[in-house]
Amino acid sequence: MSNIGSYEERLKNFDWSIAEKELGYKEGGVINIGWYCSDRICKMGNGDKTALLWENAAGEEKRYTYNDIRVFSNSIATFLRRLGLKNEDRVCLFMDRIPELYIGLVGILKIGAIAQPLFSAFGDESLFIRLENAGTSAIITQRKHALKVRKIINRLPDLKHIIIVDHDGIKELKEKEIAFSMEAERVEELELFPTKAESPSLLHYTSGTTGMPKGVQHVHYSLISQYLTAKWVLDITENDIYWCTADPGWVTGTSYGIIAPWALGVTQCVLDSGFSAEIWYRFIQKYKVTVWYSAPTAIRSLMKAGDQIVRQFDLSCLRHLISVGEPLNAEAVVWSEKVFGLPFHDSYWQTETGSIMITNFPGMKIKPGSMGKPFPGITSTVVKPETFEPIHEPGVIGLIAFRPGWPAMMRTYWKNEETYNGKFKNGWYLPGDRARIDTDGYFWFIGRDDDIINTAGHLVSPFEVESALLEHPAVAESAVVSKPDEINMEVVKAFVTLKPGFTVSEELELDIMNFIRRKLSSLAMPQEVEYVDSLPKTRSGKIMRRLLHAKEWGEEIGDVSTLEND
Ligand code: 6R9
Repeated sequence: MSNIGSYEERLKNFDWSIAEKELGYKEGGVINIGWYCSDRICKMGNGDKTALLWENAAGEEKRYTYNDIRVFSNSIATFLRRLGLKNEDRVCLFMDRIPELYIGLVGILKIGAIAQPLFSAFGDESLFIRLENAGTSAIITQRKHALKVRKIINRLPDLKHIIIVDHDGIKELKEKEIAFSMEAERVEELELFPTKAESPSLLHYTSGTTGMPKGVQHVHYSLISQYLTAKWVLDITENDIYWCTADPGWVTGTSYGIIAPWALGVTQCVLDSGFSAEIWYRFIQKYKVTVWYSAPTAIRSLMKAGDQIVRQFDLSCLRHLISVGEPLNAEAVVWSEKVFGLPFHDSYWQTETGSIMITNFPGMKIKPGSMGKPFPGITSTVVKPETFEPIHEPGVIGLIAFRPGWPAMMRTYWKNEETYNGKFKNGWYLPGDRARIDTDGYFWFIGRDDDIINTAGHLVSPFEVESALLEHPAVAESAVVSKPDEINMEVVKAFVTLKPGFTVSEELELDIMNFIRRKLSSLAMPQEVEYVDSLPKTRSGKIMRRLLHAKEWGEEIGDVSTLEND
């Protein structure tokens, strides 16, 4: 079974109302993602169908039906309401990939509150920046992560409740902490908050180049794009077993790891464990995964683990493979075709776009290394960086541009309308990436148009790392750039000058690395710290990351006429 219709056919008759009709939504009516992900599926008679198959590193397993998702999300929603939380309050989810994270998101949306998922590996400073900016009222977390919240609670006057989902009932609860067990009660009835198309739903933080992370604000109407792209691009059908490997701390893990699969009523699996080729293949084999949505870094790691290990497992269940987050190299596509008998289909989008924008549509000829073509309903081109006029000649590199107006587009950056407005030029939304389009209309990714580092598919802001580095007692100045890496494509590298009295040593390098890991996260941690006497600066005193970047990548240095210390 498959949803495949030819790309050309889909293009011809396209209208977003196709999804509205399938979902039974009428303009001006109530649309609540939480309800669509649970109650609706039960109403359709699929309450007993498995919604979630969950397993962790210790081999514990859990299984939830759509009816379980419905009653347990009701249970969370009711608990939040009793605490006084209401529509448009920000509620943060700060957990490992445990069931409460997935079902919690559904519960938050049901009361019309705004869900703010954050990656559980974030350190206290990463967490603080995002909770403060959002004015978050409550955070749902686990005991082990509550320690990080405790460290910053005094600096967060808006944060009233720290909800701990795995409290042992013995340890004393600290200030503002409250224990909650999702499964203690099955709440059958809930009065749903009647969100409308433009009601806010999610706040996802993404890295900026010059400033602190930005809160990308989405609305309930995003479901329309997420539903249809999952149906046509991920090709999810009724009987599939779907596995999205992304963590819901990132947008892929919510749009296509919670919202789309559950709105489609499919059975999805979650693995709350670290990566190894063996663990992943065993998981696919055990749960008979048919549709697999993953990322290039993972695919490259699997490639590195070799072909031999693939043969130790029966992976014949796999039917459709899709990738997102970073450039998918041609070799990875060719390799997957060789070992799985199926190519990975690239998909390109970002936190701000909310749903897949450019992709290798199922059934379309794949050109390995190319991202494919725009999803039907998406108008896209490349524009000149100076004038923002579309480039008509094939093969010429320009800025990727989208005509605004698809359902899942962000509605603003939280409390940062100015930066939001700056993303639009000449009537186009610019995601900040460069590409070229070939004579057949296929898009080829070239690179980002800013300094943001994409490490293993996760965006890291050099600015955020530089700011954190300056808090280390030994660091006087710093500049952060990417350096090439075989598996992660790029990793973080820091150049630092030391304060008087500190001397260069390997211990200090390790200390600086760990300082960032604890404060921000393991992804933001520099993999290398290079000590320098001074940093290249423009005459106006701005650090020229571009020079350091070029050096790391063995590229031409380019125009250095504004350099101060040459
Ligand atoms: C969904 C997601 C977005 C940025 C994006 C681009 C890069 C994403 C890509 C890709 C090349 C692809 N990116 N998909 N680059 N090929 N198929 O990843 O969202 O975390 O916001 O990252 O990631 O640079 O602008 P997000």
